[in-house]
This record gives sequence, structure tokens and C-alpha cells, in this order.
Amino acid sequence: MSSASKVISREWLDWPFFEPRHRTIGQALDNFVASGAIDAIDHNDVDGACRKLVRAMGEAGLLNCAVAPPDGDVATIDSRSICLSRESLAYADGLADFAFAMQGLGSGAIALGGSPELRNKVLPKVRAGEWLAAFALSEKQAGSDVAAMSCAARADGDDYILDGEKTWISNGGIADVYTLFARTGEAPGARGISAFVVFPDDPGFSIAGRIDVIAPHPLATLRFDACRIPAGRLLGAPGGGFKIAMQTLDIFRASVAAAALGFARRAIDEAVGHARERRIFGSTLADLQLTQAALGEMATETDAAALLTYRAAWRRDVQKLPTTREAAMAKLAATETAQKVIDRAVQMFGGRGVQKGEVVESLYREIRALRIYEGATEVQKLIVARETLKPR
Ligand code: COS
Repeated sequence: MSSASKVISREWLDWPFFEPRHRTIGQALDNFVASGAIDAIDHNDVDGACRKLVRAMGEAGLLNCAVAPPDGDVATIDSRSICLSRESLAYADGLADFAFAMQGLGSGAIALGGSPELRNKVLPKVRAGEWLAAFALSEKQAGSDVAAMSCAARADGDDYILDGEKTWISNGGIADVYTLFARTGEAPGARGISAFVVFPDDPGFSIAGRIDVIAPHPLATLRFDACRIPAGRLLGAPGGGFKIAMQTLDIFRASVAAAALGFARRAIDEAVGHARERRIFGSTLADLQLTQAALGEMATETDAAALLTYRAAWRRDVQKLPTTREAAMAKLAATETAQKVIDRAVQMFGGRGVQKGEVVESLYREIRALRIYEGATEVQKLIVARETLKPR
């Protein structure tokens, strides 16, 4: 997508969820995309590209909405601005969206539970785009079932000693700071997990391997062999890590929905452009009712998912209410919708749709992981069902 990064159209900024400052952020995002900063970066070197993208976004002030300042709490993170950012960046370029998202996800737990020293050390650098952040939760046997994790941390004097592995960790291998979740054993299951901050030069920390994926981005397996870190790196209370992980995901899940919307909107625009141009059976593709039916569904389903997404963000920002249910609904609806929308766009492009270098081909690869990461579709259904079954 990088060779064709493009500014999104934003009629939806008139929706009642937004305030004038969101239009200012929208303008800053448009300026960033239009400046060519994304296209100038070599996307074949994903590590280098992510570093440069994060640096450029930090300099443009775009990360300020996703990363809390050291003296502010997570309430200062504005979900609508994060969603706007991810929707715009995903529309322009999948890697730019990824790089933006990881700064927020990787630092959220530090804003939630970090000591003043840790916050002062890490948050300004992540916010400025000088450091890259990562969120190390998943393990081979503990992805959706987080509470089953086995990577362990044991207290030893003034330190903790970490042993085990984490995998599918975005920014793994290039991050300057990792939020890590490990079993400390205060209780079985979810109540025996704690959150920590790990730096790449901690003794006993290594990258066990890099992982290649269909939409290339930095991804790795992390290994901890008697890795010793000071106890001051603990986030929140011992045994409180699962809740910190869930609270972090509650904040950022709606933004995964927003990224999916950006991909879907780009697919619709590409499909419309193509349908208007492509001659077929003596008219254009756009003149065929089957094409019109497809576009009608694509546009309607995308706007429906957008309403769920911005409802979740607005509820958190303005109503200051829990959004576990709303964010899960948004992620479920938007990622599944975007997959369908993009698939239909590929179909309209015919043979060109699966050709390397076509925007819809890259969208087809980009969208797939969003139905899995930060809680798979099946987990979102479970969360919505649990919340719906709760006595009111
Ligand atoms: N906010 C705050 N606390 C939460 C919470 C939330 N959103 N969700 C759960 N908790 C608390 C519960 O209240 C419970 O607390 P108590 O022990 O005090 O009662 C504790 O955490 C355990 O919750 P629960 O029993 O619901 O945990 P489960 O093991 O059943 O897990 C799911 C529930 C499946 C929802 C959870 O594991 C999950 O979200 N999995 C997906 C994780 C994910 O996104 N993985 C991708 C990796 S990140 S790319």
C-alpha cells in the first residue's frame, strides 16, 4: 500500500461523537499523509520503516493522543483521537497504522500501573517516537486463554527473575521497551499474573526468533533465561497483571476496529474507482446492478461498524463508562465486515485483485490478522455474551 498512500475523506467527522479538536487532529493526519513521509520510507525493510515512521509521527505530534504523558493517567488518552488516527493511517498504509498502534498498546500498561520513575523514563520517549514499545502477552499455549500463560517471574530479594517464552510479539526484536506479563503465582489462573517492564539489554533476555507473516511487520518470539530485573519494574500490584492487560486491551480494542474501518474504506474507494473505469459487456462495471448491490452492502456495513466503533470510543471519553462490551462489539463487527468488504473489492478487480502491487491485494493480506490479534473474533463474541448475560 505504501506506493499509493492516500488521504481519507471524512464526512463522518460531522457525526455527533466528535468535537472541533478532532477535526484539527484529522487535519494533522491528512497533512502527515499528504506530506509523502510514508511513501518516502522503504517498506521492504520493515524494521527500519517502523523506526522511521514512529519517529516521523512523534515529530508531527501524532503519538500524543495514544501515549499518556508521565504526569497524566490513562484517562488522558482520547479514544476517539486514537480511532481517528488508526482509521486514517490504515487507509493510507498498513505499516504506518501498525507502528502507531504499538506505541499506545506497548505503553498503556505503564501508564496504568508504572511507578513515577518508570513513567518518567519511558513515556516521554515513546510519546516522542524516540523509543518503540511492545506488548508481550501471548504464548504458544496462551493466546486467547491468557490465564493459561506459563512464562514465570519469581521474587528474589530486590529483583524478579523471569523464565519462559512469549511469542507473536509485535515490535519484538526492535522495541526499546517491552510490557511483559508473567505468572507470579499468587493464585491459580488469572489472579496469579503480574505485569513488568523489560528492556532489551536486561541480562537473560533474548530474541529466540523472528516470525514472517503475510502482511510483513516486525514480529518475534522472546526468550527469558533467568532474566533478572529490579522489583521496581513491576506494574501495579503483584497478581494484578491480568486486570492491567484487560484494561489495556479495553482501551485499544476499539482502535483495532478503527484500523479495520480504514482498510475497508480504502477498499471501497479502490472498488468505486475501478468500477467507474472498467468497461464490461458494453458498459462500465459500475452500471451493473450486481456491482451496485455489492457496493451498497459494502458501504452500509462499513458505516454500521463505524457507528459501533465511535460509540465505544465516545462512551469511554465522554461518558467515562466501562467499554468492555462496546469495544468488543466494535472489534467483532468492524474486523469481520472489513474482511468481507475487502474480499468483494478483490472480486471486482478480478485477476488484477490478486496481483502483487495492487492496493486491494495488500489490503486482503493486511486485514486478516486484525480478526485474530488483541482478542480473536471468537473471544469478542464470548465477551459480548458474558456482558449481555450479566444480571442488570
Ligand atoms: N477489565 C478489568 N478486569 C477484568 C476485565 C476487564 N476488561 N476482564 C476480566 N477482568 C477481571 C475479572 O473481573 C476477574 O477478576 P476477579 O478474579 O477479581 O474476579 C479476572 O480479571 C479474571 O477474569 P475472567 O474470569 O473473565 O478471565 P478468563 O480467564 O475467563 O478470560 C477472556 C476471559 C477470554 C475474555 C480473556 O482471557 C481475554 O480477553 N482473552 C483474549 C486476550 C487477547 O486479547 N489476546 C491477544 C493477545 S494481545 S495481541
